[in-house]
Amino acid sequence: MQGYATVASPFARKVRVAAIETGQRDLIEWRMLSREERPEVVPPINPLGKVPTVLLDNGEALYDSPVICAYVDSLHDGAKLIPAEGPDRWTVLRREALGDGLAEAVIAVAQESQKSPDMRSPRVIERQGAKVAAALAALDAETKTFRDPPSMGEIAAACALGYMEYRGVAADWRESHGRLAAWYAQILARPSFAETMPEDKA
Ligand SMILES: N[C@@H](CCC(=O)N[C@@H](CS)C(=O)NCC(=O)O)C(=O)O
Repeated sequence: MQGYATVASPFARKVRVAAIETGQRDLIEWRMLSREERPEVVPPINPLGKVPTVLLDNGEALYDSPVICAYVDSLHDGAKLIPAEGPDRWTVLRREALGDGLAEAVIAVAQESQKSPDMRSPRVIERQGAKVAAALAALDAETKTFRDPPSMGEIAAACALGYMEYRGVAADWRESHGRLAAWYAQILARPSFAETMPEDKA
């Protein structure tokens, strides 16, 4: 299966981590796109033009990251990242949505902050920054219920935190969210996270 990603995308990282965590490291052959390549390469496969997108061997495209992660999780017989049923299923999926929402708010803050001062909207930065703060507080409060090994919910949360640090948004979050910070330091030691850490600014 062919995958399309950018090196820093927290959503693509979720899929890469999910594949490694489920023992399917080589399931997806990734093509890492530059910012310039993405709008050329992705729209013919995914009308939304976003990464991650994967192309199945039968020619069908899958997006977005929750769908691809669920697909990856359906392809192995080990412990599932997304419980098949019961209350835990909904907790995991809701936590994945919280992690994804944090990443989306971080992207919005970073993009707005990069604009020249005359084009920048302080209101957007304030509104999206408030979402970042609220998501961090929620994750910190529920750290005690996080699963080990991580479910899809914790994977999404950690990928969002990684992207937040990569972009320098809420730079002092570790000081004010001690439980979440301690958990995050531990999850970073997992091979799946170490191998997918975004390094180059993109
Ligand atoms: N909800 C989507 C979000 C994907 C997303 O926003 N990807 C960004 C990169 S991090 C992207 O491709 N942006 C390009 C665009 O919006 O045109 C998912 O979970 O996959």
